[in-house]
Amino acid sequence: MHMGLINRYHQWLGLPELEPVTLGEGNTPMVHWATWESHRIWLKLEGCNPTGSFKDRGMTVAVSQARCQGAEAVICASTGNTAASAAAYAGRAGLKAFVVIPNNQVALGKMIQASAYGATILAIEGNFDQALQAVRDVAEQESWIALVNSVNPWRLRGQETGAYEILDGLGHAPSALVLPVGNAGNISAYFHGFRRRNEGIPQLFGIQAQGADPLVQEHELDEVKTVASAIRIGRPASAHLAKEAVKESRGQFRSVSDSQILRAQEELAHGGIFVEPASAAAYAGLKVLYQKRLLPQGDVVAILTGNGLKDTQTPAMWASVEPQIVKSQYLTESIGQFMNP
Ligand code: AN7
Repeated sequence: MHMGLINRYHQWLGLPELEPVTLGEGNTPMVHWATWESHRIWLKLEGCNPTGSFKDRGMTVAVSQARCQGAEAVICASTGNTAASAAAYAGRAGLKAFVVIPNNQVALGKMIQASAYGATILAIEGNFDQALQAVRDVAEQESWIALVNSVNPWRLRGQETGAYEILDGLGHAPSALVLPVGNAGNISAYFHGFRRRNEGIPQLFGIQAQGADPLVQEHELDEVKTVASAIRIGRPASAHLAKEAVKESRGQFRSVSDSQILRAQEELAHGGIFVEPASAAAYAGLKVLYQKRLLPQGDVVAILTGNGLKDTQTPAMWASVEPQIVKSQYLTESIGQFMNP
């Protein structure tokens, strides 16, 4: 039985009375990955959520709230995961979904997902930041359309539940939390979640991709470029909240290169954990922080935000999709050659 996050955490979320729109989100595995000297490394697998990303935590609350307020449709701008999540929860709620994406900038798996759930996909010539501005304008004009990007405060409230689960799983706050940062909503939500519970706050490390790292550069970017399409964002809407979270927790923002991201993705996958490139950025950042001796000792949690199956084209840069052709009657000999090459 899976009750969904709104019922499970109603005591902490403190939401107004509403009928939950849920797909059984949350309660994701936190895997003990390794122990590096005095650091116990935990990976929270947010790709195990119903639509394959952490966005579902916020979407259950935002869509429940939108339906309760009488909205007929939801709208979002997206690099892909918000689109898939909004589409799924709108479908569950019986609402229409409009998702606005930067043309040719979203991984195919996420497009298919959003379309399969029944959303209308609208593509603009421009980047995510322009798409977000456009949907904000629409939602302001049309009261029957609810905006479900993370600028919607209900989204961030729902995403606080990630922090609750870490506290409930470990029994205490970790010493550090490492997560990928794009529009900067999730890092802010975790910070508020830890603050609300008042059981300690981890040092927050926000990892961006080089080429799309406005929080590291400390200024907004018009041009953004990275292999991690989910976090190809130059003007993070929640930048002010994220800066406060990092400052108050004595953490920092860092960026990692595309090659570091791809190597991290491969290392995780060879250990059985297949994540999308944006999530691999968090692991790449974690390794850099360890090597530079910036991690506090104790429990360190990395949030792996999205499932690897969302974007199968990017890992084809390092994983071969060509099978080894063998003759069935010589299978034993062929296997032998792979065991002892
Ligand atoms: C896998 O779907 O912005 O810093 O439109 O898909 O809270 O934005 C996705 C962001 C990290 C960054 N990892 O989170 C979108 C979108 C994955 C993501 C992020 C995203 P925020």
